[in-house]
Amino acid sequence: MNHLVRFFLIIAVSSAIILYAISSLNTSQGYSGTNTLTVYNWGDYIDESLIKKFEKQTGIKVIYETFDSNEAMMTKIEQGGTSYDIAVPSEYMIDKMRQEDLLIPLDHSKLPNLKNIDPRFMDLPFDPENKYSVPYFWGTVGIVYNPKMLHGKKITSWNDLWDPDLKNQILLIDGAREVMGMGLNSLGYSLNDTNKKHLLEAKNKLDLLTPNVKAIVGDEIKMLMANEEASIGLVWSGDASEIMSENEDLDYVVPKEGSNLWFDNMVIPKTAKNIEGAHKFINFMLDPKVTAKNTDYVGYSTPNKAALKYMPKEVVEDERFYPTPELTKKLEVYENLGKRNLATYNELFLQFKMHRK
Ligand code: N2P
Repeated sequence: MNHLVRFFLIIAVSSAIILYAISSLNTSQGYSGTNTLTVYNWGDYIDESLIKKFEKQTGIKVIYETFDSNEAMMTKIEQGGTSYDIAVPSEYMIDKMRQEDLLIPLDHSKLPNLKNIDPRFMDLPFDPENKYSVPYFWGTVGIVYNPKMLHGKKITSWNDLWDPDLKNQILLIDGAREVMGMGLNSLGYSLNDTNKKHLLEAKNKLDLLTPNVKAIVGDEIKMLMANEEASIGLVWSGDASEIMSENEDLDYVVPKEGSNLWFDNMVIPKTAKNIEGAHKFINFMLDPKVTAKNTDYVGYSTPNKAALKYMPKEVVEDERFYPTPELTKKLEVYENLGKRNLATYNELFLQFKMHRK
């Protein structure tokens, strides 16, 4: 073969290889087509064996990514770089997303399993008639604590955490609304307060908590609390239930000044490329047995009424994690406070974190 022909042959073959490599890279980075589905969920928030089951049942390949706050999720979706087909925001963010036209209306005829959801969790103010979202998990924010490490001291209130005896004893989840909410509730303010003076007061009060705060952490809070690295944690209820299944000495309380009741729902963002597959995924997750398995693994509270009969009685009857409607009525759901106010919450939370350094 003459040199020139060989040269062109080498160029042709290597370009083909490079092109193939680029195209397979693209699919693994989340470019959904009809046979892939890109799911964006909170960390530690699904039994991954169920993803495998869904893939086997439908032939759809799932690309799974996680986030650790509503704010981080929102930024990624607004940027639009990845075509997420499913996301799992909390109520105030769902309200924000639907107002900013970032969600696709659901086709309820493709979600027959929606009938399994307890009506108590349907048609809530952040998404009337569930036009855009379907309940996934729900819960409260509260304090998980270790009575043994606290020498029997009882924790019932947010203000208990400011006790000087608790130096370096508290872990906080890394959530702006949760931590600011604790500051606000401890002062008797609503966790939807938008009065700048109150917000600043809450931030200043949080600064006073600093000596007691050992760390502000993500999902590792579960491991740290179970291993008794700290005696108190500000957590979501489901994390508390996970921690308590690892270490039976711990307990969970929703403080008496009040706290947050939250709902995480599945949505189809405007970025979706596989809307059909997204409906299949939502409907699959709403199957009672699938939900029971997922709930057992994740440890959070399910809104799926039909799934409860497949779950251990002691779990569904535990009012710390399945509080009655009378109890939840006393709690506040985060509202979408608008761009400027949400930015103020984030900014003050950031300042509190910097203050610690
Ligand atoms: C799961 C976090 C759940 C967040 N790791 C509660 N909204």
